[in-house]
Order: sequence, then structure tokens, then C-alpha cells
Amino acid sequence: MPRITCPQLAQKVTTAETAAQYIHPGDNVGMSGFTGSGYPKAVPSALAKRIRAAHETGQDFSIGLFTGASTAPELDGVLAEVDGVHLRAPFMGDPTMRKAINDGRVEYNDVHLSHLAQQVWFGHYGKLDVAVVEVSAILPNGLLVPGSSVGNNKTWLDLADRVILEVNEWQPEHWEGFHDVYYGTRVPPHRNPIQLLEPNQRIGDPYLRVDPDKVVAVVKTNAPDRDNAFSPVDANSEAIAGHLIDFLRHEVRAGRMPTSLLPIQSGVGNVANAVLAGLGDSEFEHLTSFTEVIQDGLLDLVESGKIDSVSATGFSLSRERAERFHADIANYKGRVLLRPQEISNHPETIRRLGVIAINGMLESDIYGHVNSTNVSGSKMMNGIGGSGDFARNGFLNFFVSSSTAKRGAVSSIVPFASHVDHTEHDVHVLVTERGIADLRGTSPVQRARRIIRECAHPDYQDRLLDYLDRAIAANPHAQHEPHILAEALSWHVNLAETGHM
Ligand code: 0RQ
Repeated sequence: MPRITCPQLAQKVTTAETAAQYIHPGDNVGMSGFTGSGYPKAVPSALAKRIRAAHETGQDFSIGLFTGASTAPELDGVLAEVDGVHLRAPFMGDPTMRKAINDGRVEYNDVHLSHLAQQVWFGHYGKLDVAVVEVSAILPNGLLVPGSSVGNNKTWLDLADRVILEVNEWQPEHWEGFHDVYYGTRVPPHRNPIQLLEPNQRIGDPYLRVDPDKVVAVVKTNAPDRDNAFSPVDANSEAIAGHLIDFLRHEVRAGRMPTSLLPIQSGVGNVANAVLAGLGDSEFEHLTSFTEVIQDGLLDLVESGKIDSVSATGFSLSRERAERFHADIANYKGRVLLRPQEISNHPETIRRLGVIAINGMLESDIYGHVNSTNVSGSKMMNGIGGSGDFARNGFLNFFVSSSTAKRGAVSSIVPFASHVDHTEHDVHVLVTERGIADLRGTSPVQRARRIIRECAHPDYQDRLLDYLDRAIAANPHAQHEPHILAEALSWHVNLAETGHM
């Protein structure tokens, strides 16, 4: 079936090179893409070539780049490679972009995923000049069938002066009906409740809308999403998953949740995959998921019937799993919904549904302040992504990590977090391969003893306890959350100076 059946938009089909001419130096550009899915495959490379040519003739050319979340080498990679981006938001994970940020060549605004649309809407970054959005089809009436992610596309299409559409034939034809695009968003003081009471409830439209007069170019592509392959589950991830699932059993026994649990959100990566595999083998039935990313493990649970329904904003699949999914896509209809990230990550929906949030961390300090983003306080890893949206507003949150990193040279439990993304007021449960620390209902010093005992690696436990005891002794009139400030970051200083904490 032809993918572009709207006569007005079919006339605008052109090459990526021509389309890229509509992006000018200094423009703010909103592109599609969420965790390596649904990003434009052709225009960013054509733009990068244009930028390189401009730089070779001594002209300044860079853009402000906004997406849903992380993309791929064909987008973040190629544009960072040519120094074509001066401003980037929100989450990213591309090594070339990460280096450009850490080298100070890109200003990075690491905001919560649920917040970006509203911030762009209210002009915090200036005007949005161009939207470059991948879709799977354009219908006769000009409505757009999204593909493997929705992200911030609705906002980019609404706000941008000029719109470039990429229609990707690699995206299956059967996507129609998998999306729920909420058009009810109002701005304060006229905001309405979001009437979403079940994870897979439809509250919007299956299509994205665009003003056809704003569309300056339509580009045909046929290219796969990023291959998000996973390494096999390692022993630490398996142990973390085991502790976490046992803890959920404990919560069910305590009467805090039903045997079908509550809607699950899980981050991406090895541990998340291990948790999902563990849930697949567990006694829990009729699970649901209200999350942002659907990775292989989650799709497997939908396929096996363990999970009844999943709501997210994008996929992050291995190539093999994506192809298997495409071949059988009709079977998932009604069980998988993709929404704008404004809704998938909305504090209101997450709080109402009582989501169980599971996210990775770099380090936690003894009092439960969690660092997810800045290695040793300064070096950006990926960004906060949706972890803050889900952790703060979830019914129950877990932060997970191996107890050490870099072959034991780094302890994930430290006296003082070198950067804080999730504060002690937000963090509920910490899990490492050593064990699990339930921090709910504890004071800071109780919390510290529990974290050190249950989660720290034995190589670091005595030193952490020693720090805690001396901090208590040194602060007779500041016993709530005592620290020895001159020593609090000494572990990170040791790491910088000697390569070991
Ligand atoms: O580096 O591979 O070079 O050795 O950090 O660490 O242990 O593989 O863990 O893949 O789960 O990533 C917080 C980064 C953890 C991730 C973070 C090094 C470690 C390794 C990765 P190497 P692991 P993970 C859903 C929700 C924020 C966003 C989020 C993340 C590398 O979970 O980006 O949750 N979270 N989003 O060696 C120095 C430490 C370290 C360390 C680990 N303390 N110091 N290096 N590493 N701990 C997705 C979205 O929001 C879209």
C-alpha cells in the first residue's frame, strides 16, 4: 500500500538534501525519536553535510536540538560530529553527543521528560522553528500515523513554523491503532484532569495532526530503528532482580498491592531486562505496565500473556525482536499503546495509577540521595530521562545498581553523593546484588545503617560505617543527618587522584 495518500502532501515529496535546506543556522529544531526509535533517518545526515560544508567556508551553523529522548548515531551522532548543535535537550545517550557536552561544545539542558513540551510551549528556549518527524504513513485526509515512538511529536508539529516529515517504509503498515495522542492539554489556569484510569485506556486520537500548509518537505525513507541489543543477563543483574521480585512478594503479603501488582515502569538496560525476565518466571499474573520505553523483555511478557497491557511512548528493541514484532504486530493490537511523553510520564497519571518505578543509578549516598546522571559530580552520562517523573510520583520506587563499578574501584554507596537527581525525600528502596534496603519510614541515620548493611559491597562497608559513626560523634547538635564536610567527598577525590575510591 502506498504510504503517502494525501494529495496535498504527496506533492511535497523531495530528497533529504532539499528538505535540509529548510533548516537555517540558529534554528531551534524539534526532532522525533525516543530511546533509539522513531527518529528521522535521512534529514539529520543531510543537515550534517550542509553544516560541515558551511563550516569549511568559515560560516557559523548550528542548531538547538530537541527530541523525545535518546536517538541514534544517524541523528545525535552525525550532528555532534560536525559541531552542528549548540543546545540539546532532554535525555541523550550517544557517545559523540555525550563527549561534545562534556567537552563544553554543547549546552545541555537535562530536564524531566514530562516537562520539556511545556517548557518549549512557553518559550523557555525561544521559538521552535522546524519540526522533523518520522511517521509510518500519511492518510488521504492528511492525518499522520505515528511509528515506533510518539515522544514530543505532537508538540513539535503544533509549534514549529516549518514541518519536515519522513515517511519510513521500514515501519510496519499495521501501526494504525497503536497510538493514543491526547489533544486535551490546556495550560494553567484552564487545565483539566487527565481522565486516564487504566494503563491501556484510550483518551486521545490514533493520529497526529499537522497543518498541511506548514509542511515544507516530505522525505521517503526505508531504514530500521537503532539496534538496541542486550548482552546476556549477568549474575549481578540476576541477583538484583531476585531481591526486587522477593520484595514485591513481601508487599503483596503486607496487603499493599494486589497479586497482579501495580503498573510497572522499568528503565532500560540489563537490570531492567533481568527484572522483566524474573517477573516472567514468577507467580504474578495479569500484570500491567505504565512506562515510557518498551524493551525486548516487556514485549516478551506481552507475547506470553504474563502482561495484559502496556502503555509507553516508545520502543527500544533489538533488531531481531523488532523484526519478530513486526511480523506478528496484529497480535499486539489493543495490548500496546503509545502516547505522547507528556502523558506517559505525567505526574498525575503516574500518581493516580500507583506505578511501581524501577530505575538505574550511578550512586547513592548513605542517606539515600541518588545520583543518576553525573559521574563524580561533573561528567554527564545520559541525563535524568524519565526517572524523576516516575520515581517522585510513583507509588513505590526502586533504584538499582551493582554495589561497585569499574571492577571494584568505585563504590556505588558513598558518604555523600557527588550530584543529586533524586533526593532522600523521593527514594523508597535501594537494591544492589548484595541486598535490598527499604528506606520508607526511616530517619536518615536509620537509613544509613540499613543501606550500608544491606547494599554496600563488603570491601567498602567498614569504611562507610566508620564515616557514619565519626560523623555522628562530630556533630552532637546536628544529629539529624550528620556529615564531616571536609571528608564527605573524599572518596571521589581519591578516585580522581588514584583511580580507586
Ligand atoms: O560504564 O559500561 O563503561 O563500564 O556507568 O552502568 O552498571 O551498566 O548500569 O546501564 O543501568 O546505567 C544510571 C547510567 C546506569 C542509567 C545509569 C558506569 C558503569 C558503566 C553504566 P562502562 P551500568 P546502567 C528510562 C529511565 C538515568 C535515566 C533513567 C541512566 C556505565 O540507568 O542513564 O533512569 N539512568 N531513565 O561502569 C562511575 C559510578 C558508576 C559508573 C556505574 N558510580 N561511577 N561510573 N558506572 N556506576 C530511560 C529513559 O529515561 C528514556
